[in-house]
Amino acid sequence: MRKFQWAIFSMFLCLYSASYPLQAQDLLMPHSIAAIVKTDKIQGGIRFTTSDQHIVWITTYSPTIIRVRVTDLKPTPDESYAVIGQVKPAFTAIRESATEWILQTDSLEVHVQKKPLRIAFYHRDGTYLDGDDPQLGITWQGSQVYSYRKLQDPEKFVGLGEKTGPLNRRGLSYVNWNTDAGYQTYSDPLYATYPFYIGILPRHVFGLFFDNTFKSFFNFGGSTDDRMYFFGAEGGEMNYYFFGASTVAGILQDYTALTGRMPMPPLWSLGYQQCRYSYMSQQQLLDVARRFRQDSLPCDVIYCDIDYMRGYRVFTWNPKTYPDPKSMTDTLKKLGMHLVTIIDPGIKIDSNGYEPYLSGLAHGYFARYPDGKPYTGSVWAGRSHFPDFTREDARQWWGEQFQVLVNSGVTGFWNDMNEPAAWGQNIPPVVEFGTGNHVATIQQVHNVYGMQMARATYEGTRKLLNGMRPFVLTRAAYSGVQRYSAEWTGDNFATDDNMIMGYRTLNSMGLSGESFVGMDIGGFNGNPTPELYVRWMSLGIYTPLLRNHTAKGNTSHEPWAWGEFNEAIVRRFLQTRYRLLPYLYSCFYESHTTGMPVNRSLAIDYTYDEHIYDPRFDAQFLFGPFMLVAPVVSSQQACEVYLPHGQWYRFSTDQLYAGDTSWWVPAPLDDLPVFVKAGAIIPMQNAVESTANPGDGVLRIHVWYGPDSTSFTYYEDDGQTYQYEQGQYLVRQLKFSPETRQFEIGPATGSYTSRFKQIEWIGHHFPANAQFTVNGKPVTVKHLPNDLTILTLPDATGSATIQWEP
Ligand code: NBV
Repeated sequence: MRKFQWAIFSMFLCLYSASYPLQAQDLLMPHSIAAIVKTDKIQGGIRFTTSDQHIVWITTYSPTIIRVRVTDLKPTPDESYAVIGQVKPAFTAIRESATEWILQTDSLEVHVQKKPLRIAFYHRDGTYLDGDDPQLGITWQGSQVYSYRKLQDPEKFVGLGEKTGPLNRRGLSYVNWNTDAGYQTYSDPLYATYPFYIGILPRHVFGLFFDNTFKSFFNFGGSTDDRMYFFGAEGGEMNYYFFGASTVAGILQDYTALTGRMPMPPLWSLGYQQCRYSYMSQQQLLDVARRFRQDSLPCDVIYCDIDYMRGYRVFTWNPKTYPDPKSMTDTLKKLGMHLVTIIDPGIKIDSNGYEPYLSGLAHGYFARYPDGKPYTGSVWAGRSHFPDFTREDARQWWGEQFQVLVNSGVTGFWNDMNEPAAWGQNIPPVVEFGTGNHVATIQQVHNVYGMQMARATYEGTRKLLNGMRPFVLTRAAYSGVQRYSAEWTGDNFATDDNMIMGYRTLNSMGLSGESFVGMDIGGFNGNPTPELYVRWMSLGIYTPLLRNHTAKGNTSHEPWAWGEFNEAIVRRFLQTRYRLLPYLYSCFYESHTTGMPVNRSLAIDYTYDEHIYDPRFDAQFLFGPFMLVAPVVSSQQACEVYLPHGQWYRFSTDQLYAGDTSWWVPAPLDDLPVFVKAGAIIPMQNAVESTANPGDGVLRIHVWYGPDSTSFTYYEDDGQTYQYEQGQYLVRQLKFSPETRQFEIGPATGSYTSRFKQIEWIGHHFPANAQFTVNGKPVTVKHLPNDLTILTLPDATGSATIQWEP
């Protein structure tokens, strides 16, 4: 076309589009954000208006947390289910050039190209971290919104919470749409949505949280054009937080500062939890509980799955099979056990005096059709209504319903089917939630429904339990759920593959702020072989939530069901778990205060070590800061493990291994490959059968000799109330310094008096024949074979410096 013709044609096009409304197909065509036409400084940042009528808000939440929010000219209220952090001004300089704006914090630089608007994030050392694809950037397609981003050659991605697949998600794509999925090794989507990932470059990291509750999509270079990666959602806003801390741990700390951290869990919930679908009667359940004690098997928790209810009506007991729940929980208490009961969201339509239905209906607390009539779906109890957990009043009402369970002595609450799931999976898209300005359809609410149910359950039962900590367990989740609940990974299969995949998944959830996680140990669907059962239990003790469960019709999963020989092995595993409780509880304190998970993918501490992403090793994890666990299938009695930088001792034998290399090691069923890092400080106690048992009162601080200084924050509180929020806790810093030949047990802070009356210090591989002093005074030590040195502190309460010569 010649120039003149082209001008006429363009003029005609302009006139045409000015006088005719957009056609339906235009709305579906992709449209990428246009140029900046106006700029305003705002509280905590800057606001750009674009020629295509969008507003881009760039604000800081800290020097390492930058939010990008894109709205139209009339923004809807700025609300989030996940974010509890606040804007904090942190831009130290804002400069403008002819082509871009440059926004600086102490840690990051954001470059905003003017025409068209494109955003790029740089480390303050000048390294490009991440940013928009220059061609596509932020793009809309109908109601869908996408961020197309530049994919760098050596880039890796980890995170996204509860997902299958390898640790490094590069080359893969995922969907977030909470789904009731009996799942195989590569199923997607699963039950939870954590739209948060961490990008790993050769020497830098960054994080990104896409806070959008609609069905969302993440494609980490898994499309046919491998120059880009992208994420997006079916609706809602482009609304993300960019994290620029310089380590993965720093990013997790920032992400959990933004979305919240877990409260301290009840200590009993860290013990062994026995579940099955279902213990069919009070009698059967108590028989199982008593058998644990007869067989001297540690156990703290037993579960009632859906069959305890009257015709699957939530908040009822079946009077025939569970005639006296209070006396049942009293008996359990005497046995040192707690009861957890399942609750589903579906409330049976039953006007025959069924209070939860009648009161929910009377208040209008159920999700509804556009005409206001409650939405009905079929689930266990038959035709049911579903509470609208997005409403505060409905959440409060839901919380009050637990009174009947609390009166029966129940202290743990298990939220199932809260994707939400009903027969047929997908709820009709017209179903509505919320009131006033907060009305939304299921498309927007679906992915947060489970989290809001867990929230209502936690807040309600916390109130009802009068100062005692409830234990809440949820299946569906969204980012931020860690503030309310533990999470398990749903209906897995009793296969080796599924078990190993499960540990990758748990590690990935830890990388997304949810520390209190577990899976159905032994497998939900199908029966494990005895070997798989034993192997899974050996791994189970290194799982934050140690819960064994199986489906209806499957063989028994209690430890005695596998023969005396296997039961004895499992008993030893469980005893190890209980011996580790002081360490484990302190690790949970770290999750509570910093967001660091208990199960740590090696990508946290060894981010730039290529070997940890090798599929042979990428399910390995650290349990707390010092123990490395290598998941291994039950059919293998030896396996290759990768030990990262440093020196490592095998936990069971104290054999020393060099790091930075892989080793073939024995892995018999009774000895999972677990290693402790040289310098490890692991406080332990004696093996007890329940956390209700105070034990022998001796805290055993184990230390494995190593060339580098290490430290550990030891934490204790009463394990059951919220008094720790008022300062009733005990924190002591433990420090190992090989250079000065000292181990320090710092002064206790907080007003809680330790339950341990004596402290034993156990050195592994300390110099033979060394002379020991405590606070300058010589002490006698016991030297045991296997290079163990044991000394008892003269005083368990004051600070102590243990010194050895030479
Ligand atoms: O309540 C029964 C089960 C439960 O045992 C399981 O853990 C949940 O994931 N529940 C699903 C209902 C469906 C079972 C087929």
